[in-house]
Amino acid sequence: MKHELPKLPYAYDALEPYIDAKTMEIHHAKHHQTYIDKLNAALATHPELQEFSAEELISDLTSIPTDIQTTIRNHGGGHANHTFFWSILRPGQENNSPEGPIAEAITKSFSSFEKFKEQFSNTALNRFGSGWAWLVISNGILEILATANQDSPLSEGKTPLIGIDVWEHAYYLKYQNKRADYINAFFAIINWDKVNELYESQ
Ligand code: MN3
Repeated sequence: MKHELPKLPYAYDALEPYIDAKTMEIHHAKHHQTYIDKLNAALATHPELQEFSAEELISDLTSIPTDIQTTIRNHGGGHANHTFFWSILRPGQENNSPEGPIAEAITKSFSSFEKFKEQFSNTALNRFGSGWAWLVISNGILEILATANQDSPLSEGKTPLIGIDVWEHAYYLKYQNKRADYINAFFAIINWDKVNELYESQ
């Protein structure tokens, strides 16, 4: 099985003005595609691993043969992280905020949605260099963390509920060095219905 670029559930311009169409197109059609191409190239030398999803591969990195372990970590991670990222976004809404079970869980864990937003934003802002900030769940506990490069919380046994790509390729065309503005814009386009679904399937 070859890994393939997933179709976006919305048009490239659907997240305007928060994320511009050009950034979305390059990010999806070029960056994400490149992770997939390099993942497929690595797996061509290990056909026994071709039946596994990217998520399965990075969930158990120590079982991956050492000659392709770093490639799977970087490019399997890149594929899984971007597939996840597209899935938790939607066209912008005014006063976009969580409802239902995830809202209750966030309030319980971080005292309020505003406090959560502040802590998550600071984590994303302070991720030095390239990487991601996440809201994850493990053993029923919510946690905010950051990873470097394309490392995934799945590799630590933690399940992502929200993730923001803070590589410059995710925002530089529109926001240049203003990562904080991009992070703030991200909050307008989080698909909380999807996040609720992920939370409730735990
Ligand atoms: Mn990216």
